[in-house]
Amino acid sequence: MRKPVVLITGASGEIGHGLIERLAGDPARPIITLDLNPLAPDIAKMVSREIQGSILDTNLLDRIVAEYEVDLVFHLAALLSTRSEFTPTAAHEVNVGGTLNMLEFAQKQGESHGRPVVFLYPSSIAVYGMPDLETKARAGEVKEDQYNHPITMYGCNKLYCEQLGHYYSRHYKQLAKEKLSGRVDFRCIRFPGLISAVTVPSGGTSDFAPEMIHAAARGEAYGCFVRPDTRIPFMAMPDGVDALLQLASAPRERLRRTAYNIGAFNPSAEEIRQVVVREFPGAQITWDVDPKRQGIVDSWPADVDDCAARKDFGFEPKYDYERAFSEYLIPTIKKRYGK
Ligand code: AKB
Repeated sequence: MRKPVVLITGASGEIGHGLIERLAGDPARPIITLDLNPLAPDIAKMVSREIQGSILDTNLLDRIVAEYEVDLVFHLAALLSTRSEFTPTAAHEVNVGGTLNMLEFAQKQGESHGRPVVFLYPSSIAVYGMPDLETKARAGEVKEDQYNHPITMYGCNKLYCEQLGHYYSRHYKQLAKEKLSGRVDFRCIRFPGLISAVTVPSGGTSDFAPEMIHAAARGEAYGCFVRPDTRIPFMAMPDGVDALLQLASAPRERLRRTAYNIGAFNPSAEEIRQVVVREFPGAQITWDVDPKRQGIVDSWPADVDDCAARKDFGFEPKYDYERAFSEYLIPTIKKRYGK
């Protein structure tokens, strides 16, 4: 008999790393991963099978359908915002084409084992497009349905895939009504910038915060690519992983939306610099603004309204700004770099 497993795509990335560490604690639910890149050796030990391959390879996806009973998917594979601006058509292919393949994969899985496949999708604050800095300052906490006018390929891809997921889950409800067996239970979180103490992101535009912190810990100088007054929402990685797991296990009937905002704190780049200099005296942080990346971050909201996530699936971040640094980032990073 095929055993129920969790599938994580893009598992070698930042969120995948944290998610595998958390999921590995439950031996009843083996993890299989799909990524172009190999997993870090300490993480690879925690999964029952590591598949190196692409979400664009539909033959490979069909083989996984035949071999495994996947009842939970975390579809994390994507090209992030800055990278996507350099290769927009490749980004569309991976971010949209790949997501469509994974939704079809989930649909086929649901049909084969007759139970809903819960499909977790990380969207992003990149789905927002604030028209100008004045509006951004005035808007404050932005709700899910406001300012949905992304200016990047990545933001367009994420917003459209939220809709695609909604389409697949409606289709699932329709089929269920007709007593047919198509099953995709799509659930999506719009992540703010995530800051991990153990990994450094690549290709994102919110990366200025984690890059600043990790560079200081390594004793390297850092030229921040946004202005000091730049403000967007952030979150410590453990809270991001918790939110995904909470949403995955929430009763379906409690969920009133397809996509949920979550946030924890929203310091300016200068406020981040101040804490980093306090914790790593002598850190050399200068301002080296990249107009293109600045334009992207300026189009993202200064904060998000996450009331729906708090109400519907009990989201509550453990780390506010001070705790994120004092109890998570600084001690873990110092240990990591042997300080
Ligand atoms: C990026 O910067 O592209 C991501 C995001 C905010 O989705 N970190």
